[in-house]
Amino acid sequence: MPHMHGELLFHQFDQPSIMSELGRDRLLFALHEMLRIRQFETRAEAAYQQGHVGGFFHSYVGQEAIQTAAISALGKKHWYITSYRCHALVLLLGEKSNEMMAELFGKKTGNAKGRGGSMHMYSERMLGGFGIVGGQIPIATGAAFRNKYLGITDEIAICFFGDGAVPQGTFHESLNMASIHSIPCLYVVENNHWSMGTPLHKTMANHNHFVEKAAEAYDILYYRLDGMDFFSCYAGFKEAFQHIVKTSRPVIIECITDRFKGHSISDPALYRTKEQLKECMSKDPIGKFKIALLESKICTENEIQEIETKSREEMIQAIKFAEESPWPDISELEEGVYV
Ligand SMILES: Cc1ncc(C[n+]2csc(CCOP(=O)(O)OP(=O)(O)O)c2C)c(N)n1
Ligand SMILES: [Mg+2]
Repeated sequence: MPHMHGELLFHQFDQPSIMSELGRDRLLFALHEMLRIRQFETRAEAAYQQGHVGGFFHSYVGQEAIQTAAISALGKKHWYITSYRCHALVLLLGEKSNEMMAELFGKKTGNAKGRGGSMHMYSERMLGGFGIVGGQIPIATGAAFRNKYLGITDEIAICFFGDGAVPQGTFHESLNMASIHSIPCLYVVENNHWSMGTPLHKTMANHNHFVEKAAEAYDILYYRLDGMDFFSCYAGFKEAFQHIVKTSRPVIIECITDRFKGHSISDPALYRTKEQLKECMSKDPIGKFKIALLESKICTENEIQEIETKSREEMIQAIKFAEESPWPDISELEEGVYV
């Protein structure tokens, strides 16, 4: 049952029935996707340290289960939007890792022709990585309104943002409007407890209950999910989606998660002790997912190893592609510039 008010419990779900619903192929596909994200981030970060990548770089490592489960549960045919921490979503929506890596390298073959870099990659259904905290929330609300206006009832908009975006005015204005006009938008707070180096209790009043209370204030259904658990996320996303399609009402999901890296590549995260980091890494969503697959005899260690190798080789190839790609030509400088 979803819970709107009262005790903060994770959404209830039945792992064995989700496993049989998804079946071996889709479960292994989800594992592959999570490993691809982790490999992409790890290889790209190494390339950054070697001086091949410049500008901002925010890793999604630690949070992989959330967006992987969202796309497993909802499919790709919706409007998606997220913050600057956007590599995973672009990869999950089907963009080529070669082109994404080339984008980080600033090359002509990049996802945004080398003009956007880490924070601004796109896919046909993804309205962007967004550099302004909370800036994507009204845009998702507008995309969902567009679907409703056109009478499209089986597509919604899904908006991911961090805990740091919750105190922003954009969150509150969007929620109020989405509720009043019954806009089919799914708002997903990826609560990793930190806004850069600032802990939650310094950015959010009543921080343990803030999102839930906001949902209550705006009369929107709320779910709290374990963002380190693929199955919790899958169950919650699926139920939220069904509710939105049935009612055209918005839903808020709060995923409790942890990022394993600093806020960005230039952040050594000294505000977190080694013990705290170890504790949060012990909840690794990929490790947990692998154990679930092995314990349920969905696959063998060897099969997992093969998927790991395939993911690693793909990203090594992506680095090679990016390195060998040409730089954009100076004559293209004004292309795509409208103002
Ligand atoms: C409007 C605005 N204010 C401040 C910043 C600087 N800034 C960039 S990321 C960030 C923290 C956001 O944290 P959160 O929303 O929790 O996302 P996370 O990085 O944890 O995924 C801040 C304050 C910004 N980009 N935009
Ligand atoms: Mg955060």
